[in-house]
Amino acid sequence: MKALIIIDIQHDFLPGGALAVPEGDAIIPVVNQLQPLFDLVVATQDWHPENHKSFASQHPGKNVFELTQLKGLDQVLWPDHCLQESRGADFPAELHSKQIEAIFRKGTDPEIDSYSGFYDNGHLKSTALADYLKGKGVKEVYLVGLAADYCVYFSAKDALQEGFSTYFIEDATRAIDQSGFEKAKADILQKGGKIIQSQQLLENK
Ligand code: VGL
Ligand code: ZN
Repeated sequence: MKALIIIDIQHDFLPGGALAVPEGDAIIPVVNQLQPLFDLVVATQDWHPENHKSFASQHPGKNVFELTQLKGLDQVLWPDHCLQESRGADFPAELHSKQIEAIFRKGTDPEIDSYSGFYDNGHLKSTALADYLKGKGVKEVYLVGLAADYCVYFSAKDALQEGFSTYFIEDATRAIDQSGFEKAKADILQKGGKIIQSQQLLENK
């Protein structure tokens, strides 16, 4: 059983959004084309309260994109993004959603950030995604979405740690920072994940 996990394709990560990922919108048609190839499709949604500590606005004197520490973990300070119930947190209308069986929200605890769709950055709380997938008999997970170097990367690491065969569909992701993404790819490969292109799946269907 194979699952497609769509990470954080939300207005705020698309061009014009609060934390826009360059060319983030270019992946939407690719993700739409991939969905019918899967038995199960799920999505994650970054879903922050307005006082979330990952926001630079919560740290007077600090700037957006500055590095700090939160609960002993490295933390990039982001612009306010994906506020609960805001348009920025919504999925774009262009993203096909009929096949999405469940949505896992993350980043709801104001005290800690949560890049992965599986756990917060301190691995303290689970979103229940791993148990959900295991309960459905999923053995292989395919990751797409935004941003390649943050939430997709952290989700891939957790998927590997949870024992799933993990595929990162490179052309169905875009990064905030390209050099960060190169390091992320090397790490995924080193941990036993696979980096593939959507074409490899589409031509074998
Ligand atoms: C993300 C930074 C902050 C992501 C979420 O979806 O990659 N990045 N929150
Ligand atoms: Zn976030």
